Amino acid sequence: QTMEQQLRRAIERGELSVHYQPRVGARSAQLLGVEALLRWNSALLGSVPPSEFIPIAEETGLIRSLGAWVLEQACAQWMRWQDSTVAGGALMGVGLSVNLSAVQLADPSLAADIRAVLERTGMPEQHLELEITESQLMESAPSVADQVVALKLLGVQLSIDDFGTGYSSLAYLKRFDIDRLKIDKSFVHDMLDDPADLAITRAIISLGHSLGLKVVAEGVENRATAQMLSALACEELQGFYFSRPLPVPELERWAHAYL
Ligand code: G
Ligand code: G
Ligand code: MN
Ligand code: NA
Repeated sequence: QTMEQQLRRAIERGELSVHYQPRVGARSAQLLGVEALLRWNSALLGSVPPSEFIPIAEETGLIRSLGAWVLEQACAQWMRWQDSTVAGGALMGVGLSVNLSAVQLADPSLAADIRAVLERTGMPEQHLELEITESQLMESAPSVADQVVALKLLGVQLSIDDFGTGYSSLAYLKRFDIDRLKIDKSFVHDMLDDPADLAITRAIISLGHSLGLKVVAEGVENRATAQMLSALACEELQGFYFSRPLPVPELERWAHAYL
């Protein structure tokens, strides 16, 4: 069986799951949101990293059903967190971030499909954030611009993921009504040792703020980096220093303890 065939059967076999990584306030140290990240534990292949199977899902178009599945799982899960007896209420009202692939963004029915999931699950749109990478946003296809407008009309939030690894025009950032920039972890990782990475991180924070955006640093792995980012006025932090992406029961325990 090819990996494509394996992947096709993975949902039916229950081999896929969604893990969640917390995002916290740099100053408040409050839990602000969680990012949904797909995991595949294959009976035949073992644990397959997303960097291997997402590209195959994209090439084969399977990412449409996978992406829809992740969104529905994550929204249904978020609804279960709106109960003060779950994790001591620590996950009530947090943001929920879901990654979108370029293939999904090219699908003209994307906004309608997302609206249907919001309606089916009861997920309030203002708590959902969709992550689009910088390179996806800059694809010149005029349809991308229309899609972004259609997504914003749903009332969801939009963030630019892996920011700094592609190239964007400031005019695009302004025009697209983006809510957040997520600084790519490659810059954050070495920012205390590499002056160029520190300069880039500082510049992205300043750019984000001058455009009225919130800035999230990804890949925060230690306390010194968290403190430096906080000193640079970066308002939101995500990374292994706080928590790895976790399965639901572990995330709930983490959130309860963090409260
Ligand atoms: O979780 P991890 O760092 O292993 O993820 C690797 C890559 O896979 C990241 O770039 C992440 O955005 C992507 N990824 C994980 N889950 C999803 C998903 O549900 N949809 C899409 N499109 N990409 C995902
Ligand atoms: O591209 P995207 O930002 O969606 O990918 C998120 C991925 O980054 C997740 O798969 C997660 O496992 C990984 N990640 C999250 N925090 C850290 C971190 O602190 N260090 C490293 N190396 N990877 C991280
Ligand atoms: Mn992401
Ligand atoms: Na990223």
